[in-house]
Amino acid sequence: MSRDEQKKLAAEKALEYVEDGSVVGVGTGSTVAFFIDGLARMKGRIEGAVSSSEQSTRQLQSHGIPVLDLNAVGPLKLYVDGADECDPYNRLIKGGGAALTREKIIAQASDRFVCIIDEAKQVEFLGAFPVPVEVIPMARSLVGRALVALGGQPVWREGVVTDNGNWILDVHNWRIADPVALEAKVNQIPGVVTCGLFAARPADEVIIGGKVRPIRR
Ligand code: ABF
Repeated sequence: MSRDEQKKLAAEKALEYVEDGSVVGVGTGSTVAFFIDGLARMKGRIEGAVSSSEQSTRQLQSHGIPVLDLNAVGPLKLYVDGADECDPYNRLIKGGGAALTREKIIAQASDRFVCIIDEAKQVEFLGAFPVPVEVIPMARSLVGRALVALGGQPVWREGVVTDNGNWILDVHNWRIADPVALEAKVNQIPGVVTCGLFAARPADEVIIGGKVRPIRR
């Protein structure tokens, strides 16, 4: 099965979690793009969506799905999003699409976070994919030095400005033994807006192809 076929099946399976009359949290990326297309088929049954990026907002609006302000809708029942890497404990690396800050906000605001991926995203240990870290531009060098001190090799994603007007450092070659602890350390560095490790709050369900993958306990 091709990666796109896996993504489409995962997106279709995630639609089963959408409740009538709800506001759905929607992530970013090519897998989520399939989910949005599916959501369009049921747009009369949902109140709208909260979007994690301008890219997803445009796609939602192109289907006539109302895009709502998280401040106006409060806690959400469901957030559906992709990932760049996923370990056996549903801990993720996210942010390849530069939307990590709004993704982490909506994930935190949601009762249930359903992650839709293709098989290639599954890893035993996180870190082969460089960990995105969103930073305040003036702090790029300061944060870079701190990330080196934490054993990483940060590379500025030059030319990319996030929807929040910030920059991204992609941290390569991190041997991540404890993603929860590392996420907390990175979060404490002044100038860091968001760390692309989603470990303290992992996904509740991970769907690969058309199936929900059991989480390792
Ligand atoms: C988004 O999904 C990002 O966090 C991540 O980079 C991306 C993965 O995109 P795709 O589904 O296109 O592989 O949430």
